[in-house]
Formats: sequence, structure tokens, C-alpha cells
Amino acid sequence: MQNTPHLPLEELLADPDVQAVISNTNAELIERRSYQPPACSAFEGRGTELVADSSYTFEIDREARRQLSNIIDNPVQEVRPTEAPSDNFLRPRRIGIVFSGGPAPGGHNVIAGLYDAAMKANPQNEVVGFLVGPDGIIQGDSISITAKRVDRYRNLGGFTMLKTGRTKIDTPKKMALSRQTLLEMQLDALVVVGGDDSNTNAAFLAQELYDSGIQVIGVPKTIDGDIQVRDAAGHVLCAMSFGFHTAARAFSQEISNLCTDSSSDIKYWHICKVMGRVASHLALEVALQTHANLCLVGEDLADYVDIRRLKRADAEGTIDYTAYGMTLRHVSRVICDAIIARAAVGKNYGVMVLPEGLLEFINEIQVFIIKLNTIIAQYNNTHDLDFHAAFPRLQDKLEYLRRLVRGIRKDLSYGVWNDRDDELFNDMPSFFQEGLLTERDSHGNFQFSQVPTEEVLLGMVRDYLGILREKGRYKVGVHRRFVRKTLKRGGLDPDLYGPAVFQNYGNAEYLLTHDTIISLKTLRQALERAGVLTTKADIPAAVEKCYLATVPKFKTQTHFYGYDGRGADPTRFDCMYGYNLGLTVFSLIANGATGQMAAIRNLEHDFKQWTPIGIPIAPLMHLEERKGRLALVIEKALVDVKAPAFRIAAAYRDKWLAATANNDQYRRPGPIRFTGKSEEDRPITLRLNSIGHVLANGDPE
Ligand code: FBP
Repeated sequence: MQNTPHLPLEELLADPDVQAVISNTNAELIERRSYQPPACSAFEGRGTELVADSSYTFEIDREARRQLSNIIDNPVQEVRPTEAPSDNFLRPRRIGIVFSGGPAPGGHNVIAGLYDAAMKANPQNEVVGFLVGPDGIIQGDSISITAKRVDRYRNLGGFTMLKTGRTKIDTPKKMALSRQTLLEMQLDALVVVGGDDSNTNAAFLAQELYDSGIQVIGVPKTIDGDIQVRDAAGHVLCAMSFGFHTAARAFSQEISNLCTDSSSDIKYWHICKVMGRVASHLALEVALQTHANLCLVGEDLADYVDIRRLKRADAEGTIDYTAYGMTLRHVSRVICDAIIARAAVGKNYGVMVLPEGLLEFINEIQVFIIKLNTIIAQYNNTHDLDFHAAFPRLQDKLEYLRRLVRGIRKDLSYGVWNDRDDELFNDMPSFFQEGLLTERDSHGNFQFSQVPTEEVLLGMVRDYLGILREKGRYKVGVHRRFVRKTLKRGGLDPDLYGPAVFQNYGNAEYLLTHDTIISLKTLRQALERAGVLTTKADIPAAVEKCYLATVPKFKTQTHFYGYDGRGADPTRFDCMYGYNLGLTVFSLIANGATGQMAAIRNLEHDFKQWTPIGIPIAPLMHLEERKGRLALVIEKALVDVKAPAFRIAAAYRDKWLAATANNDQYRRPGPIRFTGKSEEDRPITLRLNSIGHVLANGDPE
């Protein structure tokens, strides 16, 4: 091999070709930054106006009416184009924007849309960004959003321009400091880009700042896809938050690659936990995108009714409440059934998708979560110390719980935690205990992403598979051809040895050993019983080889898909969606709205039908337990198991499990492409629900 001449490092680094290759700026980045997402037709005029649409109504919570009186009667408003915008629309204004909660692809385009619309209306308009989430408002930490800054982040993922945080403006002090910042900065409006909790916070800010004339507008952001809004009659106002499509596509590409690897290497089950704090929207979309072999949907498990138990209880004249919903053990059985069914046709491998929020739908675990939430919240409310700071080690926390049972801490949570809870809790592996006791987030939410749900389930799956193997029920089916060839090569008559070893010899493509054969010892016994082996003789090598091929090894690889997809560069759908949300935000502000959430109606239909609207936030609120108290929050939208998308996925369950001699049914969604035609233009869940709606009603909504 020729020796490379030793070039001084400085010369190497100074070379323009080297510089071009290692530059941060590549062709993809340039293309992304220069892409101009199309604007909805509502934005094609010189300006816009808002038209109230009172045909949409909401069931309003009494507490929401009391606490949010200034904004509770807001109507749904549609953004319409106008060639004669009002003076108010055109006057110069200062608008602040903040990211709140987890990142979601498309956020930078919300800023770009807001900025472009603001500049179009009046070049004297100013946009400022608060840094590191709501803390930036409380502390008055902001930057000016300039054209250069916006151009740098157009169509790029993450929330890197401003960063984000999970602080909630939920105390009179934080509210007062926020008001002070906004007044001092002479802001006309504040835009909160966030999830359900952040939009809840936006509504309270709008209420609080109403008198000072500072408008507050929310933007539905979260990869979880759980901000979906319908009116009282069920009309869809917001079908999906931005960021969902990109995260789902990013996860799907990774999981699809695992499907390819798994079906090539044929030795691993890949266990993929997929983000989504509570709702399983992302897991369902991944299932539709990849056709992975097994996908659990939390909402489906919660709906489960054990008919056999019900019948038994009925016959005994009793009621069995445990027949409703699934236990963790039951879920592990469902997983084992899938593994066993595939193994029987020689596929001791596969890919399964578990939603991050699965535990929320398992009754026994949910009870623990609620009880521990209450105990932690009560401790924090009573003391001036944080529960986790007071009891940093797991042992200390467990000891505190034990003291509650013994009634030593009668002042606190007595009765919430009883002997049985303590017993059941102590039976759990310590990593699971630690997970359930993990610190709640600033909104009081349980942090599912911190709990190794997959490990808990896998432990149970492994144990049960072990039992089933002992019972001769978990085994790998071997192909008839392999058996015949191996026996013949060993000089044995397949038709003599085959029936002695295999229960379905002669009429099946994949052969299964008799249930009694679970070891070499029991194999020998079976051969002796069949009269093809004498007591003293060795098991023929060819027979042993066939048997060993049927012995299952459950080898797994676990993966967690969440933060990676949250940071992905947005799909074209999310680029367009985020950008048009930004344009909508400006229209709402410039036309005087407050306490509204920017949204695009008809997202599930063709882009030409996209309609920008403002949705009143206050009427979406209901009371929910948070930090041990009832609080007004926007209700999370869960997977609707009666909607077409879920029903179609459920109908394909067996096909995608592919527990047949046929090929697997994986779908290759491919990478997120910015150009080209291969990427679908919106989430499959939305498409299926929209097709289903048209089929049922004859027309789009
Ligand atoms: P948002 O609801 O704030 O958009 O965040 C969603 C999410 O990504 C969940 O899917 C996940 O459970 C959680 O954030 C993780 O939180 P953290 O970023 O604090 O680890």
C-alpha cells in the first residue's frame, strides 16, 4: 500500500475541499432553509379579518366559567382574507413568543409564519422570543427575533432558537412577575406554543392579562398528538397538534429498519417503546406506518373485558370487577401468545411496539400512580420541603410509605396507603418502584418516560415463556424440508423418525415437536416409546439436530424512541402546518383575539381545504386531579378505539403478526424526505379517519 505523504495538519485543515466536507452547512440544510411553505388561501389577501362562527358550541364546565370569566364566551373564529384590513390590523405592535414543554418539529416554522405575517402587515412590527420556556417570561429573559434569526431556523427541527422549559406560571408570584415583564417590555401580545398544560396556562394568562389589554394566544404543539379538539356536536376543529407527524415518521423509519434487520438475522425480538406520555396515538401511527408484528394500544387494553371471567361470575351470581381492563400479567400473556404463534411457524423473531403510556391504562398500576401522586403532593403541600429532596434514596421513600401504613404519620395521607398497597408495592422490582416514585413534572404529571415499562413487562414475559417451554407449548416450528433432509443425510427414514418426534408430521409445512418433548431426556423417552430407539442406544445425531432446531431462545433488544423523533427535522406536513399556524397566530392577534388557540381546520383533508381558525381555550377545560388537587386543564385526547384508524389497524392485527408460513407484512415508510413524492402528505391516522368519515357521511366535514 502506498504511504500517504505526511501533510502538516494546518495545511490539511486550511484546504477548501476539507472545509467544504466538514462544514455544518450541507445541501440538505440549504434546501430546507430556503423552502417556502405554501400559505392557506385565507392569507392571500392584503390582510385578514375574523368571522365568529357560533354554530360551534361547547359544554362548559362551571368552574371554568367562574375562573375564566373574561374569555369563556369567546366564539370559534375563522380567519378570512380581506383587501381592506382594519387600522388595528395594520398598526405596529410588539409580540412575544415562548416555547413551553417538550420540543416538537415545526416549532421554528410557527415563529417564521408569525414573523412573516407581522412584517407583511407592518414592517415596524416587532417579535421577541422568551428564552428557555416560561422561565424567560418570569425572569424577563428574551431576544429580538430578526429576519436573520428566522432564516437560520426555517423548516428546521427542535426548539433551538429559543430553547424550551416546563415551568408553569401557576402561582400569584409567578403571574405577577410575568405581568411585570410583559408590561415593562410593552408587549401587545404573548404567544404560548405548547401542549395541553401549556395551553391551559395560556388561558389563565389571558384571563389575568385581560384588563391590561395584553392578548394571549396558544398554539397546539406536542408530538404526543393528544391535543385534538371537537365541539359539543363532535365537529373536528383541531385534528392533531404539530410535531406528531414528524415524530411518528422518524420512529417509523427506525422501527421499519428493525423489521428489516430482524427478519434478516432471525434471532431477535425487538421491543420498541414509543413516546407519548399517556395516549397511544404515536404507537398506533407507527403500527400503521410499519406493520410491526405486534403493537399494543393502551386505550384498547383499558377497554378489555374478560368475557370468561364475567360468565363465571354470572354463574356464581357475583360481580367480578377484575374482569374489566387488563392486568400487567394479562398483557404479558398477550405478548407471549404472539411470540409463541410466530415461533410455531419458524419465526422466533419479530418487532413489537409498546406505548410509553401503557401503564396509565393498567388499572392496578394506575391506582398506585394516583395514590403516590396524592401522597407526594400532600407531603409537598404540608411541608416546605420537596418529597424527593426529603427522601432522596429509594429506601427512605419506602420507609416513609411504611410509616404511613403503620399510622405513624397520621397527619399525612393516612388511609391512602394501606397494608395491601405496601405488600404489592414491595413485591415489585426496585427499578419499577423507583420509576413509580419518580418526580412528577411541574404540571403534576406522572413522568412515564422515566419508567422502564418494557423491562417490567419483559421480566414477566420471560418468566411465562419459561413456564410455557416447560409445558411444551413454546417451541420453534421447523420446516418439513429441513427435517426430511437432515434425517435422510443422517441415514434415517424420515417417515419413521418424523412421527416419533413431531406431532404434525406429514400434513404441515412447519413441524412442531410433541408437547412432551422438552429436553433431550424427554426426546429419548419419546423415541423409545415410539419403538425407534433402544434403551442403550444414543439418540441419532440427525434427530438431535432436528430437535435442537426447535428449542426456542427468547433473545431481545430493547429500544426507546422518543427524544430522537422529537428532535427530527419536520416533514413537509409539519413545515406547512407550523408555518400556517404562525400566520394564523398573527391574524388572531392583529384582529384583537385573546384566550384563543390557533388551529387549522380540515388538516385531515387536502391542503386546499385547510382553514385557519381560532378556538376558544377556556371552554375546553375540565377538572382533573393535579398535584393532589382538582385543577382546570384541557382534556387530553386519547386514541378513539371506535374511529376508523384504530379499527382498521385492529382488523390487520393477525395479518401483521404474520404467524403463518408466509412472508412478513412489513411496510417501509422510508426516511423523512423533504423533496420527492414518496412521503405521505399527512399522518396515516388522519387519512384513515378522514376516508372513514367520507365513506360514512358521503362528504368531508
Ligand atoms: P409535551 O407534551 O410537552 O409536548 O411533551 C411530550 C413528551 O415528549 C412526552 O411524549 C414524554 O412523555 C415527555 O414529553 C418527556 O418529558 P421530558 O422531556 O421532560 O423528559
